[in-house]
Amino acid sequence: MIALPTAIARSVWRATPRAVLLVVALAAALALSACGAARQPDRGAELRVRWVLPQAFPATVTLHRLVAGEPVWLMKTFPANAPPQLGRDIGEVIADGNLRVTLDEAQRVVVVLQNPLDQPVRFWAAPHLPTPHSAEPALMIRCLCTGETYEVPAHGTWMRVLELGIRRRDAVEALIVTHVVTLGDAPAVETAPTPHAAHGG
Ligand SMILES: [Cu+2]
Repeated sequence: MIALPTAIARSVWRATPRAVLLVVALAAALALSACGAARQPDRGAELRVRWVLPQAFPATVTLHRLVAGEPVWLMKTFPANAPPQLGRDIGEVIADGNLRVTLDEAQRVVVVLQNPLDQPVRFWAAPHLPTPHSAEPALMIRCLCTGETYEVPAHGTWMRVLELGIRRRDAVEALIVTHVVTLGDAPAVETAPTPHAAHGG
């Protein structure tokens, strides 16, 4: 008489934990996938740093990692008898010039010019060209095309810390930044008066 309801109760009792577990597992899976959608791993983007050098430009141009937290625009020259030391003055070379960047995080790197000549090499860089040009608003950059003339000592080395990044707003997967390097002195350019107050960042 009592056997049947008891059997049903037992089977429900047995089934319930499984059902509950299933529901909990489903809920957890749903929650995880929702989290995943909200916090997708940042795939970042790629900045490709390119140089266009004049024909027979005597110096070599390479891009290097930073050794420590050197400040942006730090500039140094090294005479022939005291070249920069890898790991102390400059980091490893970035052979392809391509930087993986986290969106909205500017990355500092070092540009290095080595001069094999017996006399100094003077050069300047024309304003950089971002391509695709439509992605220009995404480019974060503090570089070397400032209208200054630079000099690499005879048989010496010149370095400068640059900062590059890609803004999440207007982000693109890959952005190429090209600098045209020119031999000699930068042309005189008109300068505007220094503003009284800086606007924005
Ligand atoms: Cu530039």
